[in-house]
Amino acid sequence: MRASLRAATVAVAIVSAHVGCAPATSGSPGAHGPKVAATLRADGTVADDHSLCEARTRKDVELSETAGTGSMQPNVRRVYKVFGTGADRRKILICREVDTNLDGLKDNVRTFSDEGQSKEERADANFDGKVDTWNHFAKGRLAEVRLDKNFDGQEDEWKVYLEGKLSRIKRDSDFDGKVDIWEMYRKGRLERMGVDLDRDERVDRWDHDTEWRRKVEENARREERETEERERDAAAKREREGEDAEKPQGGGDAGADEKKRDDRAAKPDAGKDTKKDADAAPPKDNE
Ligand SMILES: [Ca+2]
Ligand SMILES: [Ca+2]
Ligand SMILES: [Ca+2]
Repeated sequence: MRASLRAATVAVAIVSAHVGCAPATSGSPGAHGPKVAATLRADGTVADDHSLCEARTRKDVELSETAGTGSMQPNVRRVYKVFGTGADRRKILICREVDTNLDGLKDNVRTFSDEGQSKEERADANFDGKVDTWNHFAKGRLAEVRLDKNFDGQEDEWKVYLEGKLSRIKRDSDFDGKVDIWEMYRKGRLERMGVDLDRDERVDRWDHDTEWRRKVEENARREERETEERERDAAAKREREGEDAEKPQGGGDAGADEKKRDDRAAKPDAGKDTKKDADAAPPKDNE
């Protein structure tokens, strides 16, 4: 019991350590791996910027090169697909690639559907010239992330998102090419984690995030207590106000109103009685 509790704590620690790795890695300064330098022409311009937009070589496209914030040279390339001619001519963005660390080499690319939704994003997070991050989108929302976290060219972390929220992660934590950790999430929050201890790619132990569950239950109990207290206070307040209304100051008026109501209630009956008497009177006279 105690051992599984400790394992759960370790699980949470592992997750928090990985959480810092955002899916979109644009701009993150990679601290690992050798950097690559752009090959320059005699005039100082970049000979090959390692373009990641494959669409740029197509015939039906138009390119735009712009300089982003803080960049003297153009570092953002947009590829547009061109439709129609003349007055009907229009274009839509199908690929955008960026040199985020301004070393002359493109290190982030995103492609878009004809409807303008994100399709795929690839990134070189450590700027070693090799893509290590792949983000896939479904209907424009993040659906899958694949990572090469030790930058050896092999994927070692796979994340699946449902309706934009993290649903599960598989990890090859010792980079031997085999998955050894499975994490299941609910509403984006780690619920349980399976660990492969003997390297047969099967879960040997499931750790539940008992600490988290305890906190959730504790919060629910506290909220319930607070609601009860609020209701009790409100009821007490209503009672006090009710008492105030019956005190002399208000009591006199209330008494007067009551009397008026009594009078009003009495009148119709009185009228009816009178009418009844009147109706009843003539036969008497005829007799
Ligand atoms: Ca770059
Ligand atoms: Ca890389
Ligand atoms: Ca790897």
